[in-house]
Amino acid sequence: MKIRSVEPFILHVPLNVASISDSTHTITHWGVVGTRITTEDGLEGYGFTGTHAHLPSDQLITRCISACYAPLLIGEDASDGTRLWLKLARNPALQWVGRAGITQIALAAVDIALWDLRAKAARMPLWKLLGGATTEKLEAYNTDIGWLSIPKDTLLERSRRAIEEEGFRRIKLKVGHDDPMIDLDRLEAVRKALGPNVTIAIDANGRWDLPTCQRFCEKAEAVSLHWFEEPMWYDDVRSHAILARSTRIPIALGEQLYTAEAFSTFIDAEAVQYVQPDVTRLAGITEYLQVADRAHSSRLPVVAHVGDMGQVHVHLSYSHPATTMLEYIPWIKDCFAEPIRVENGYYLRPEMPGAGATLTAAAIVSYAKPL
Ligand code: 0YR
Ligand code: MG
Repeated sequence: MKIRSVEPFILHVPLNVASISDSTHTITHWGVVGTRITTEDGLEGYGFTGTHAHLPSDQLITRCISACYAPLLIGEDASDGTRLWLKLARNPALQWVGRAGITQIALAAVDIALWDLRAKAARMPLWKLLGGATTEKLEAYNTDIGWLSIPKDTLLERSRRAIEEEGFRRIKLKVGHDDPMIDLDRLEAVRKALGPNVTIAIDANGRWDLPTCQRFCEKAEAVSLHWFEEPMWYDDVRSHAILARSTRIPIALGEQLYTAEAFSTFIDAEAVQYVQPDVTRLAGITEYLQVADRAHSSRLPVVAHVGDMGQVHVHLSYSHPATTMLEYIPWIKDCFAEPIRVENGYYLRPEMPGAGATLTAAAIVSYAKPL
């Protein structure tokens, strides 16, 4: 499996609506930014990270792949998994300029492509290569109904439809208005409409400060929430530890953390109850597994954040024993040779060999942007 070429790509895929907002971002497209890696024996591996489709920064990611990682990969044996990851992830010159950010998410794409190659060479879906499925059915929770930009009446209608017609039992709603009482009112309305048996999680995308969160949680506890995700600034361990001690609502976070060490810091501080690694922000599958194992050894549930919109995470979630469910946002699935599928609120187990990241030629033609 000698590596012959490393070819980056940038796709900007339109969402299923004109735009959505959470408390901190408004987006119209999802960026699928990554690389195809080919071997001398004719295999093609695909890996990508997820972005908000901001072309100038997407081009920094692809430039990092082609200028910094490709020269370290050409001629190497793609089956040498751990050694290659160490060569890339512990490269002193690259660590000097970034142990987080662009270098890390570029490495995520590369590492996923290498695993995709290994799974294809083994003729197995990735979940099988990783040791097999640890669960019969992986439950999905639906984030796509609950954006902050959705007015209350539409929110109620979409939540009802997800539960009553589409078969979901679990949903997530965005919060994070300047006035948290607006969020509380939306939550109470949805809880009232759906009854007590539906799982409702909330996500503030890092927007509020500690006093706002404490005041909000005191009232929100009555709504029965599965978790409160990213209540405060992503790196603020101390405030999350204080909030975790002061509310009965479990804290979830991780989608903005770049390293296994960052997760360990939150876990050690008892600042997180639901661990949410993202394979497209950590240094790929290799580091994702480190985080999931760390969480598991502390008996904490893992529910990945889907920066890949589930394509790769469905494999990781089926195979890792710490997983309890997986987020569902169906924005980019039709770009892939094997799109994720959810039926009756459960992810179907992928069958094709690989890591679920293989793009279709049609998607590349339709959505490619200049490198
Ligand atoms: C839009 N899921 C998230 C999207 C979503 C973000 O900014 O990236 O809301 O990925 O927080 O849990
Ligand atoms: Mg989130």
